[in-house]
Amino acid sequence: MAEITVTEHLLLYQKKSPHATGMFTGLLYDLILSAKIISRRIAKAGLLDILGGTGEINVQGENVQKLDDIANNILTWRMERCGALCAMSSEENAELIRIRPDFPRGDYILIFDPLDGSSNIDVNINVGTIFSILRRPHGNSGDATLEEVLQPGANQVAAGYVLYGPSTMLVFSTGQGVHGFTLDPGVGEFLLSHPNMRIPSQGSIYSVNEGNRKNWSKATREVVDWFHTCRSRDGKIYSSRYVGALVADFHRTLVNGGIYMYPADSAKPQGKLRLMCEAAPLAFLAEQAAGCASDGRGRILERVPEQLHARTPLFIGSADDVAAVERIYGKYEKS
Ligand code: AHM
Ligand code: MG
Repeated sequence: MAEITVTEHLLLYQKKSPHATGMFTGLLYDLILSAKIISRRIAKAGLLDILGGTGEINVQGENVQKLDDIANNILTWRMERCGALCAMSSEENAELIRIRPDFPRGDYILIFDPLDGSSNIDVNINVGTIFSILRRPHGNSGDATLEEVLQPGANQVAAGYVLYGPSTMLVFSTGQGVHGFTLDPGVGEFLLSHPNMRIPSQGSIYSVNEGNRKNWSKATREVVDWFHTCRSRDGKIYSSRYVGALVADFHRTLVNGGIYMYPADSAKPQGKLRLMCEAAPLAFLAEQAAGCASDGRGRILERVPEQLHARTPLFIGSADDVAAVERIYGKYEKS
């Protein structure tokens, strides 16, 4: 098979899309380069003194891991220089990251979780980077305001993730399907390995942190009980899988089908996951791959964030499995 690099793929799609510009392709190129640098640091994490926490607590009230900090700095440093952005937002920073006035800027807004699932780093389990790209309303200039950034996920022009697993994979969509690339460390390039990824309409795996059951509502218990007892179309009993790193759990769901769930509960009434840097980009990929993403009531992509770090419940994966969740919650809302 001819090996297509991600850069060749981007250029090909740039030619096909009347909206794609060299600036947008350049933005993705710098993002991909940052991911390669992060991947190299993670691969050596056990050998260098970069495991463990920094002793700080981030804006989300969580312990900052040294690698969280490293990944955040790598992305921020390179992306603020890329010339395509008018603002950035990172899971690790409370406020919008402004582009320095002496750097060139463009119309795009980049939102990212530099290292998702970072509580897994010390035990050498998968982590990932998630990104979302929005465009500021036409005609505006200067620094993007918070109002310009707080857009529903349906407005994303691109979204994706990098999974640092046994292989490093980049999966993204610019609104023309979902494509997966695997990093060939020898060549130093991401090569197209998973063209046109599609989520099966029903799976046979459910993924949820069942340790939270004591905090779940009656409706959420019924949702999870549904997956304990239902069967897939080919008669399989659903299996349970939970990595605890969203990128890894989502990637499995994208490839094999099934559902990933992080519901709201009495301890986390808004849910745990961040709408803008976690749920919305993965929802964009899910829909591009013929799957669904819901907060239990409706599409994640229609939710307008009320703040930068807004949280949401998330049910994402195979269309039929997500529909089953909405059906059960709907029943409770009516009663
Ligand atoms: P993080 O961004 O601080 O790493 O938190 C998000 C992570 C997800 O990767 C994962 O799906 C979830 O939190 C796991 O949470 P829990 O340990 O509560 O099951
Ligand atoms: Mg995260």
